[in-house]
Amino acid sequence: MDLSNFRILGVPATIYYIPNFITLEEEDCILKHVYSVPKPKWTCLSNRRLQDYGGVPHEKGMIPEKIPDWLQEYIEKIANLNIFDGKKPNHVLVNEYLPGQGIMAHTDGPLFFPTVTTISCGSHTVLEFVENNEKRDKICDLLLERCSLIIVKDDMYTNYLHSIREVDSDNVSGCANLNNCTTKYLLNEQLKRGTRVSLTIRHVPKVLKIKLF
Ligand SMILES: O=C(O)CCC(=O)C(=O)O
Repeated sequence: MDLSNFRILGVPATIYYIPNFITLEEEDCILKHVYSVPKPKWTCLSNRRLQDYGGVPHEKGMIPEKIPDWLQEYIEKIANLNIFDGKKPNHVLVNEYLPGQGIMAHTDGPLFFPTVTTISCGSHTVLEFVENNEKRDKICDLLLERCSLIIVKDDMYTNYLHSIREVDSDNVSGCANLNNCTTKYLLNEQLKRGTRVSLTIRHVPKVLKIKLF
């Protein structure tokens, strides 16, 4: 796959957006696995739920845990894009957002290799990038359609904050990647959010030698 075809132009370096990275059948399969785990696998936060696969990243090093085969398939698919400087992703964070839920502005920080990839399942969302300053000046909004993959690297990874607003629907008109999307949206079209499950797939460089099963 020639990634340069998927680069989002007009935003700081570097974002790639690949619509239909997975099929609807693959999306269905991911959702079935995500929702078939025992309850304690979920970590419940005030504004979303999450699951960790591969271990819990820590500044002293991650204690590695085996990633289930159903997830390994998507790790391979992303590793084949050669965006991790020859390293293979070893951590997956699953986030579930109900309509109206989101995530506060943050950077992914030094625990991860400075590349982050996210597959969206079940619903679209809008990811917002802002300056890392007091004013939080807006850089861009990106529409993440279901089944898409977004790759964030370089300056966009290190120097800008990203967030998802806590709203039920999104006006997609201002999104910087509309030309790269699968659908042609109407001016000021408002998209109602459903439940979205995202898989954030990254490489954690600092891994301890101990193994948990
Ligand atoms: O769900 C997403 O698309 C973003 C997740 C995220 O930013 C994170 O988990 O750090």
